[in-house]
Amino acid sequence: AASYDVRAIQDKWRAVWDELRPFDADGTDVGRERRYALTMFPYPSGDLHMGHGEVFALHDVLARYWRLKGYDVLNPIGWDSFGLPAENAAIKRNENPATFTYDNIETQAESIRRYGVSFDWTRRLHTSDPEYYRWTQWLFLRMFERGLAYRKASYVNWCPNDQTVLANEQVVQGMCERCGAVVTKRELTQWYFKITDYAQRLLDDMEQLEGRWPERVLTMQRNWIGRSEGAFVDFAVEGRESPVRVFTTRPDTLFGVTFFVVAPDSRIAAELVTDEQRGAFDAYLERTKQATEIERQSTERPKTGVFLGVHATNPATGEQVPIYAADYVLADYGTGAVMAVPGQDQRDWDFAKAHDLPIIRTVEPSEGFDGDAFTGAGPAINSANEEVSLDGLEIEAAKSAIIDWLEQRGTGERTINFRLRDWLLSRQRYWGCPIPIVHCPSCGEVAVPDDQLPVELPYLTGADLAPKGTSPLAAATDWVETTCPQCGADARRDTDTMDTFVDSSWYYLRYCSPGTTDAPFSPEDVKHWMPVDMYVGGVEHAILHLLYSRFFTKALHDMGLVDFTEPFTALMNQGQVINQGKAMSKSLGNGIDLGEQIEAFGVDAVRLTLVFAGPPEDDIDWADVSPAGASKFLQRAWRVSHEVASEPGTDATAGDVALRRTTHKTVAECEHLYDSKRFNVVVARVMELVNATRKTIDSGAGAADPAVREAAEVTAILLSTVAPYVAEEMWAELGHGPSVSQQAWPTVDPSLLVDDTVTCVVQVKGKVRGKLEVSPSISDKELEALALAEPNVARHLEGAEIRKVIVRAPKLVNVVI
Ligand code: ANZ
Ligand code: ZN
Repeated sequence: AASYDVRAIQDKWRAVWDELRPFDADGTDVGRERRYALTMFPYPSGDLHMGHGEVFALHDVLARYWRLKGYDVLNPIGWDSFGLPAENAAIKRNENPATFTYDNIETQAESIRRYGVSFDWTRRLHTSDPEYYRWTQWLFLRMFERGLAYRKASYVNWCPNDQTVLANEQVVQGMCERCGAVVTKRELTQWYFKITDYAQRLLDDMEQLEGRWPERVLTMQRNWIGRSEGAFVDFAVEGRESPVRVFTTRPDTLFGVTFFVVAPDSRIAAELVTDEQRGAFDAYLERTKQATEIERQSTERPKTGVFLGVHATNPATGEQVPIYAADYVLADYGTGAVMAVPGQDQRDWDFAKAHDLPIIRTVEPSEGFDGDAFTGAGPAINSANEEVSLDGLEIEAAKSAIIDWLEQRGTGERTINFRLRDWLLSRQRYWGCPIPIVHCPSCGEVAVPDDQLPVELPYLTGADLAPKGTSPLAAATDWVETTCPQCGADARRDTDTMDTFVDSSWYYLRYCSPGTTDAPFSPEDVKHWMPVDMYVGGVEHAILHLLYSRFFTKALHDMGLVDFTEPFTALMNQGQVINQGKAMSKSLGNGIDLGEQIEAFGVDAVRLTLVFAGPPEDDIDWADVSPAGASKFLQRAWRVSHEVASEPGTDATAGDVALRRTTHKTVAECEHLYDSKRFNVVVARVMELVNATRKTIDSGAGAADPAVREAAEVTAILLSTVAPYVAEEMWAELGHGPSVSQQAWPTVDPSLLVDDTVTCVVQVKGKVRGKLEVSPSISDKELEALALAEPNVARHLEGAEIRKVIVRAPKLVNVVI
């Protein structure tokens, strides 16, 4: 036949792989180096889409390449299977979320198998399985024991649509990351992970990731952690015993403080407000709660606020300055209170103008400056009292001097502040991991004993799951009512479930030993496989999932459970698949369905198209690529193997040298290309190799030339990383047994990598006894060795004593005997 049947070979080789299991990790062979290839596990919301197609194709190139290179490769797959979409679907369909979830998992699993991704299916996991979430609960309890999981009351982000709280990380531009509703605030008592304890280490350890993670992801994490160096300054407040503390990054501007601002929704505001001002304050607080954090921080917004009726004392000047509540100050940053310096801070300037407050400049503006607040550098002015003078000092020196003075007086200190907040993990929804805590009237928060884990979800369906603002679990009376594990009294289970980001913060550890029944993972297996060598996934996880996983790893490290501090050594963010220059969407009608593409062109052609489209991190515009072209190329490649007639094992050295050069150069270059993740160029090189092979066949040498066989074998091996089905078929056409994925990486003959060769004459006693084709840059030493090993030369040297070897690389070797 002149072509192969795409569907038939997909069915054929899938069955062979199921039988042969060439992709299961070994993990026992200590002699072999290991590699861990990880792809962000899918959420089971429907069938696979184009984005999955891309990420799996790219990820699999590397996993398969590593296997060819002889590594023992761990390449697992599982599902992030708790979460809201399943719950919302269950409410609509009057079902339990498990139905939707596990149906979709089966659909996706089938599609992934058909897609030929070289996953080790024996390690499959689902975070919604009790065997999995038992250990999520176990890990929560280890955090709880160490004070890393705790409960506190505070104003939290509330999504009015999903009727649940959100972590700061899940609020995008003031809106719910999931549904887009405008997020409001509510005061609730919630569970938190103390990720702030790790802020500095999360920053410091990024050094290990430099150059191995995309720079923009590191930058996003750095900004999110948001380290600021500055000072706490204590302000005495009239009628109050204890002072009120502010955090400032500009203590040098202290002499310019003309008023004082607290966040309306902070505890301190409610404490400070006088009875006369309470009415106005309460009304303002209500308005504040309607505003999103983004709005509050916007520089464009008019600066509103209310006077609280009290004054604070500027510690440097002794002046009494009025205290306001204003929404541009946030409750959960720094101390929730700010010393306002309108001369140097634009928001304070705007507020001062709006409320007719004095402005004092404490930094000399540069020549010609005629703006509002001066935020630039310059010498301090108007900044002296009897004890300390900053006048004339530049900002850094002035900061140091004023902090020294404050520290001496005991009214301030140097400090470092982080923007990072603790991770709010409670969710008032059903389809998540139950929090394994019992609330006892006398003992308080009591951990469910390890041997009673998992705390399984009660079976609820339909309307029982509908959002009511409290967790649906609270209504499951039989489940909620329990006894205290400590004292035996009547007690209630915690009715919140965990943020699903908790589930995904440790799944990569579970993959190392998914069958372990007495621990979340086996320490030996984790030691063997971790850390992950390449993690592939979308940049949308730059902060949330990646930061949380880094935090978990560090916490587990401190518990002595793992011996490394960073989970993912390298990270690759694939681009997006778009169509006609725009993100695919229902409303634009430009969606491309992965399943339909596969039906039309076959798995291999779709995968090759995605890999060939460009560098992995670039977006792929489906309007610019050609799956039809890809499938034509694959047929061409296959035809070469199909035509190769000679027996396997033929000596390639007798073949066409030009083709052999191309083949060996391709292998050598591709090795480099795979290592530097330029998979699209690998495909280009394989295409060139196929063209060169075809040329050799057609130029008369024919398919019987052993160089053609060699080229075809290399083509099959390289193609197996991108188009696995046709690669197997080619390998079989070439007379080899399955599977091409179990082949070793082709050996490169270095002498074939040089372009031009020079003929070197080898003389023995002045007579020409041999000729060598060598590289023009060959060294004297190498050339001498080659010359003496040349068979005819060796024969003439037999029994003789070599007196001298004269080497004139690269042209002449003369052996004197
Ligand atoms: C006085 C001052 C003068 C400030 C000046 C800045 C410039 P970063 O760099 O983000 O850490 N601030 C402190 N707590 C705040 C809160 N809860 N809500 C809003 N603003 C707050 O910002 C630190 C600066 O932001 C602090 O330094 C404080 O204003 C303000 F010329 O203090 B600064
Ligand atoms: Zn008790």
